[in-house]
Amino acid sequence: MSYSLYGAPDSANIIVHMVLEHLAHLVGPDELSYELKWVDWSVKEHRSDQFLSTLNPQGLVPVLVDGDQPVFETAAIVLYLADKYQKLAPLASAMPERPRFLQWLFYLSNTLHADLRVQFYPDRHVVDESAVGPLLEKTRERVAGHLSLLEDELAKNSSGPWLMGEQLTVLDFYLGILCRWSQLYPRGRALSPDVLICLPHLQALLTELEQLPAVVKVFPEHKIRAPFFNQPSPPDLSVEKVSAF
Ligand SMILES: N[C@@H](CCC(=O)N[C@@H](CS)C(=O)NCC(=O)O)C(=O)O
Repeated sequence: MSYSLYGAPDSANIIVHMVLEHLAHLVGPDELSYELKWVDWSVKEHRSDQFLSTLNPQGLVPVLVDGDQPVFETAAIVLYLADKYQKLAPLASAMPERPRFLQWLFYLSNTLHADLRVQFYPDRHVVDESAVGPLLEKTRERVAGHLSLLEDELAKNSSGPWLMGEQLTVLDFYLGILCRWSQLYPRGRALSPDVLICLPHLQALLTELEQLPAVVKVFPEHKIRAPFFNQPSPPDLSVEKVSAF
């Protein structure tokens, strides 16, 4: 099966990119191949009529195209892929792993990622520019609270470093990127890396993630140098090429 993945450097598509790469490694190129379709941020290609009418009416990346079916929303895409290949997620019948897995997938998507979008684009959430500073301060506090809650959850796992314990799942790729971005964007006004340094289980997960072959392969394609998750640096690209700069 061959897919097209639409996205931009260091944007939410990088989560899907890592998942595709990891799955391709597991099932082999005959079962899964993909092509990256870079969307040109500098000309707002994601807001073009063509993109809005055929790929995602929200004007957001990522979009995965499977055959002639586009799928948007990061969580939906990674769940779709995990279920299709029966890898990187507990099976639908697995108890109690599956409800726990779904709970954290929705938490990452609806709570942590949603608040990070406020952190990245605060001007979209205020009427008056003077409200941006206080909004950012409160949002960073909320994000730090979500990370601390995830740290508590990870601390309960004795079987392994991942959010589901022993089993690496799509959750870990998603969480890793959200941790990365929380410290980077918006440039100069993101969460202090010190917040993550004080969360040892989250640090351990990020360190494990850093070494996965899929991660090591994908990040350079986004012009990102290691370390990718712990005290990360932005892509070596001009500001207008990256969505949340
Ligand atoms: N809820 C969406 C959020 C995706 C998202 O925030 N994409 C960003 C890039 S990281 C984007 O396309 N931003 C463009 C914009 O907001 O105008 C998802 O999970 O796919």
